[in-house]
Amino acid sequence: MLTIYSDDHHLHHGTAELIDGTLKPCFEMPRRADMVLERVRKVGLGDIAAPREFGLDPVLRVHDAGYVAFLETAWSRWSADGRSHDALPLVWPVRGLRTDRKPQDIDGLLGYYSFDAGVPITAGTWQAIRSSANVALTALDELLRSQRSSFALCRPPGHHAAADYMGGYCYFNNAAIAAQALRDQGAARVAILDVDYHHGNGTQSIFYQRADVMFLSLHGDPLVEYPYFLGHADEPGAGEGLGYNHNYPLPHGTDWARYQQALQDACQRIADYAPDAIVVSLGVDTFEHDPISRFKLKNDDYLRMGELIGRLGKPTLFVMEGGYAVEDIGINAVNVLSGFESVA
Ligand code: OKP
Ligand code: ZN
Repeated sequence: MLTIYSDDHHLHHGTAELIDGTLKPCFEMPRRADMVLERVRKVGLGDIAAPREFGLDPVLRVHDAGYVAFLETAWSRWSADGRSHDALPLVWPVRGLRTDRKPQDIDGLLGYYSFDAGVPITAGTWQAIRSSANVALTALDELLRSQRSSFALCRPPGHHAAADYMGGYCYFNNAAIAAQALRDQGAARVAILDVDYHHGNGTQSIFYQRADVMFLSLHGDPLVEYPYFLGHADEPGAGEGLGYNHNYPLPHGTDWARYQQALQDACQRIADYAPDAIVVSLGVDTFEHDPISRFKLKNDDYLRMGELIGRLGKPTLFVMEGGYAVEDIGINAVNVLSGFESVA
């Protein structure tokens, strides 16, 4: 399987995140992608290639132009005040507060365009998120050029980012950008399967009213897990999209026996939908030793996960999302890819 990777992700390195009431070093760190790349090399998964530049057009097919302009200028506006540390949002427009007037000041804009504080913006963030989207688009291009599958080693991740807001370490929604590009290049139906531990709220929201992109997500129950405010079972899609959104909220402690039941159900729904291609939001924070998650999957379970996805027999684009047990992230992510290839 071909891997697309860019070193540009190193340009995005947040310092700290607020977790459990204290500032801790960011869990979403450059070493995550380095470890996955190292594992790809070690097992000889296949060639590794650099991304090509696709420009902003495919990004703007998914994201709001004002949001993209905000991301492009956020660091210069923040640092113009003399601040050299990470930009972070601190105030949000919840119930009853107004969003019909956009703030003019960068501190207000950071809250206007985010839903949490897990999104540090640094001097290199813009270039890193552009490259991460280019990684997904290049991997998609290679998939269409006759590959059965390809691996977009994206960092930063993307599935929490909606059309016009960032959050949960995510800025551009790489999987959504790739799915939209698939549609724009002729695929009639695309399924996005999100196996990250956290609900892919951004991806769901982008395609919620559409029947041409089905979204399925297995994740920690939002009653007791981040992102808390989306991802319940009773979110079936709306309008034309009714029946094309499927959430599988699972309890803390979920192990492979329980997980695979939900995954098989999701795979059956994908088979019935008969998509032209599948985009997998590949987070491996379902791992038993993940520092911020509560599922119990083991290293070898990821091989089985890849086999189940591979048996669908569809062109499949894997897009890297979360996974914070850094010593095991490469093993687990590449196990999914190896399991997929074992049945391909
Ligand atoms: C990004 B991705 C845990 C706090 C969670 C944000 C998590 C973002 C996960 N107690 N903070 O889905 O892996
Ligand atoms: Zn996650």
